[in-house]
Amino acid sequence: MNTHRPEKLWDIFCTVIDNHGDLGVCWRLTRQLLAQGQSVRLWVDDASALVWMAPDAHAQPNLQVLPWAAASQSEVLKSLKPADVWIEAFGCTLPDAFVAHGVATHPQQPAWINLEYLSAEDWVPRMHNMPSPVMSGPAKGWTKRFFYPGFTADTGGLLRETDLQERQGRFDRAAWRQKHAPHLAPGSLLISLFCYEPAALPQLLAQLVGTPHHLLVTPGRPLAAVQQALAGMAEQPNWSALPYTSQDGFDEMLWACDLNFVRGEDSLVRALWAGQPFIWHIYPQDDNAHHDKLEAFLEWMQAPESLRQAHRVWNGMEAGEWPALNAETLEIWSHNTQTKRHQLFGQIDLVTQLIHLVG
Ligand code: TRH
Repeated sequence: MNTHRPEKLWDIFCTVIDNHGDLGVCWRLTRQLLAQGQSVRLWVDDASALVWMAPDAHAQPNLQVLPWAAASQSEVLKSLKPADVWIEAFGCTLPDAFVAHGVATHPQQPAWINLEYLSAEDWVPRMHNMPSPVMSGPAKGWTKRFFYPGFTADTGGLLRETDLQERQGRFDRAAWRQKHAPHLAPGSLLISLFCYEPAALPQLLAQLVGTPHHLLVTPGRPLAAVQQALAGMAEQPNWSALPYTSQDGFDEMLWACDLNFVRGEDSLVRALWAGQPFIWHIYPQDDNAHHDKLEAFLEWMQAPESLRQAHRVWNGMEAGEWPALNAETLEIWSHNTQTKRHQLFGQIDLVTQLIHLVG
């Protein structure tokens, strides 16, 4: 597929509902579009996390990061060059004033994409690329299009930088481990933890006490959950807290560790690219819709039984035993991740598909 198409101007709209995934996904998308020679205006209601997630954001050519509220200000709108593409991330509705201005000034409607959440469920390929006519408001008569990321070739694919393998190849894993876990004895497990409040966290921490290991705990909810669980423990595992780091730094952590606990959406994808064994803490939904979503993912993974069991226990879907993290189990999980990573590398990435879709 040819990605060298004329440069386009993209408006990406992002609202931060909670956690870091909304901005995390939008920032990965933005970076990858810029790397493909596109220009981006990223409109976001809370850009504060960019300070650590993307410390180089302000220095990027062809990028403007704008406050969401500015998209409703007439003096801003007046000076706006019409964009070729509008991206509405995760169903955030575009500001009325922005849409009305777009209708009045665009010679033709921009490609209007509704970027959806990632899921391995079987309805995703059917919904991907579906048109959605706008039935009311100033853009009545225009059409949006649903874009569903996914794990199979009949979906929108996954975000993957063109230089990912090259970066991974250059990475000095031993140096990273020496820097972040200097006292790690040979043969010990280095584990990263990025999660919400998993049901089985106390079980994991208790198990680590009897195993050579070092646990790296990411900031925010994971750190708070670990501190709470440790309060009731007589003997403590070896652990340290990590500061917030950039997305590149976060990737390196996943590449360096022997086992990664990830959560949400973006870090799941990054764990797949890392190719190390991982456990996913899925974003919990009130109606337990995440249970089906998790099972669909495990099915797509063709996950071995021990990995399915670990996911169900970690996500509180089953009260069973937390599995022993021995070398044999990790080898099986590692083989599984490597197989799926290889399969995914054979599929077209999300940004290439998106650029092709908008013409
Ligand atoms: O933070 P999350 O739980 O985000 C979630 C999910 O996206 C969920 O699907 C969505 O509904 C909800 O937000 C609103 O997990 P996720 O998706 O992995 O996003 C975390 C981002 O933060 C990811 O881009 C990696 C980044 N990150 C860093 O760059 N540096 C860090 O130090 C840390 C801890 C995270």
